[in-house]
Amino acid sequence: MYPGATEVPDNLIDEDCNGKIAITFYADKDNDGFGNPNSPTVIEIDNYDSDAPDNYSWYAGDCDDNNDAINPLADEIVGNDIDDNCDGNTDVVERYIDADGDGYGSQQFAAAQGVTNNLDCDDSDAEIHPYTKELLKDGIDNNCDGIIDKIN
Ligand SMILES: [Ca+2]
Ligand SMILES: [Ca+2]
Ligand SMILES: [Ca+2]
Ligand SMILES: [Ca+2]
Repeated sequence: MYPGATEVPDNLIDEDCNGKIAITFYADKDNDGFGNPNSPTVIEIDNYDSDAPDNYSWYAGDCDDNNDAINPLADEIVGNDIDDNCDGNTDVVERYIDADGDGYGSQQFAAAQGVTNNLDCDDSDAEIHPYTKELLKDGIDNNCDGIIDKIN
């Protein structure tokens, strides 16, 4: 670490000693909170608790960043020929139990009610689901990306 050193993104280390850390963000043009996975952009922020810069998201996962009704938390709508919830299936509605009420479903099918995604890796803890910040020292995969205590 020294002034002028190359900043390595996403390691929370301020290599170039300018008081900021470099994080990979994703453009969020439609402001639905989910960024375009094809637009990673490294931006320096004050610290890990900072909000994403305007028009960027901490999280990728938006399959249409020009429409705020289309993202991983959207309900799949039948018959519009659009993959509303970005799960790769168009106009297929399967409902899953969301026991912890965080909007992300478990792998368990629900008969009638339930959410239209099955992305939750811990459906007993509303703080644990995709598209949330990984907490770095708790030994838990908070954001369901299969990686414990690391950003990206
Ligand atoms: Ca978006
Ligand atoms: Ca649809
Ligand atoms: Ca859930
Ligand atoms: Ca963690």
